[in-house]
Amino acid sequence: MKLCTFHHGDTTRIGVITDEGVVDLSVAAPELPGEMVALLAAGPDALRRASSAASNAKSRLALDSLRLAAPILRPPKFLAIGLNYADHVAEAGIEAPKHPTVFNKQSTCVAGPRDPVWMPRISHVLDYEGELGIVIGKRCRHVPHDRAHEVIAGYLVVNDVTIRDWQFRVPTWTMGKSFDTHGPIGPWITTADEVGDPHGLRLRTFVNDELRQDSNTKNLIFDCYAIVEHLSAGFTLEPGDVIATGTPGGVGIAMKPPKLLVAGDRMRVEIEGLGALDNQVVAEPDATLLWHRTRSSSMAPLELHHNGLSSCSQKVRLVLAEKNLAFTSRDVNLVSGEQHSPEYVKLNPNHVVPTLIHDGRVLIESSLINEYLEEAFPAVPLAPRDPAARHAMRLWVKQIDEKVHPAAGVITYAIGARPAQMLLPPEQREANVAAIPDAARRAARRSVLEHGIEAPEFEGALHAFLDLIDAMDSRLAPGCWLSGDRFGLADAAALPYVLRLEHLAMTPLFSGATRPRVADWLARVKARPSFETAVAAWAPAPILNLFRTQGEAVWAEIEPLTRRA
Ligand SMILES: N[C@@H](CCC(=O)N[C@@H](CS)C(=O)NCC(=O)O)C(=O)O
Repeated sequence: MKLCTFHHGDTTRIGVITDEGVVDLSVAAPELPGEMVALLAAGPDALRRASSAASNAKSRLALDSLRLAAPILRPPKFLAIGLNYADHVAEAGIEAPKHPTVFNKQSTCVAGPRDPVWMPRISHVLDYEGELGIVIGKRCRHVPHDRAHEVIAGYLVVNDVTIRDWQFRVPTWTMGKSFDTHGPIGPWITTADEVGDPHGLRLRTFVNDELRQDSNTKNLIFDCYAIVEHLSAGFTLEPGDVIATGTPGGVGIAMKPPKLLVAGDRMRVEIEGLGALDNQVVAEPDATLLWHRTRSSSMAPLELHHNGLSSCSQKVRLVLAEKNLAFTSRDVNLVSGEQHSPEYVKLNPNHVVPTLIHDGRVLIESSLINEYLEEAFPAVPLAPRDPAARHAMRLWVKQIDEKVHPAAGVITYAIGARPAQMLLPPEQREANVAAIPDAARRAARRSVLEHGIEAPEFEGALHAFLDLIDAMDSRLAPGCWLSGDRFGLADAAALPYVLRLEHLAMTPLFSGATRPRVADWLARVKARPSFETAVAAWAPAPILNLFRTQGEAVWAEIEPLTRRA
């Protein structure tokens, strides 16, 4: 028998799904409890009466015309087992557990089989997990394996939707597993007698039309009966409790590269004989903000004070985008000198962007911000695990920070930013320079504003860039990244500077003929979605045009300086 819960006008009812349509039990068997947990608690006799009422019913509703609800609207307990398929354990990179890994999903996260699943506003690290779910039919404790089938009312499909960063940043998974709407179950309960042995059912998960998980419940490490035995050894199981038995391999976070869900994606989880869940990801609605609106603090936990074209800002935005982290944007106008304003200097005493504020903590220095993000939001890793590879990655970052970044200020101001600065009244221009706290940087700025590419600092700065792209070209193997075998913190550190050369029309320095590996690497960085969201979307076209025309105008003078023995 297939038992469902469905919406009917303003009411929610339970019914039986038959080949001819859905039998409304409130009509066919009005003496039975009208709610699923109560029906299950009423025991096998009540289920038998529901079944015969369904066989004899005079009227049936078309399944397509109904809006199905979660068969159990509010399970007394919503338990789940982690790491219960060998291939999932392998993709998680850990050893098979000796005991079932039990965690809770809050019962408030339950959603219907066709309900929307919310992309939370505080994290976008959203993933699916298709699973077989057990529905308990009998209050029980200390159930031995060979009698566990007696306490199971039936089975259903579960999508154990997960917010990965919230799952992994603390030892217990409850938060990351319990966001509102993140527990679609259904589409109905197929009773245990109809299922027979639950350990031979094909399970598949699709995202849009792409098959992501394809396994069979015969691959469960701890089978359904072992799970019931294990849980009931510790606490009472009750009718209506739902136990998600674990997900097979193929979750989005473990794909290479990770494929996390985005708004608009449709998830379909189907299990042979049990039906399918079809849930679409939508943005979390504003209605959930009622509580926040009464508070004055900012809603997003990440706030970035940055500038569209600043290299250090690009570096941090790339990491935020790669990690799917949304942030509140605070633009700092570097031309007008907003970085020197007393309010901003309270946040960043170095008078520079970026500054990240996370949950009220103020973080400065772009490379340290990126390291912080790597530790605070590890779900999408951007640093290799191997210590030597990690050291190599950090060495790139350090050398870029120490050698290339100071040179970038010289190159950018000498060629691209000088004309805009020259339009400012001289007193304001001088005030902006005088406010730079670092003496060497202040002197260099003054010099390039005065002399442009004739400034004595210019050639050395150009050579710092050439050193970078030469090192990259000899280090990068085809298809490879600076951080190892996947895009990472070193690539994010290098990108803004290679891009700066491009913005200033110095692309002959890394064409297919000169430094082809840098050209290939840059094309691959640009093909990543993060490039569009973190870099291209923030680059103001008029400034890019100005940079390019200025660059083109001086290329003939610069080109001889770029030829090295
Ligand atoms: N070491 C700092 C450097 C930051 C930095 O130099 N930021 C530049 C933009 S990329 C800036 O704010 N410049 C302001 C100015 O030149 O007045 C970091 O990595 O955050």
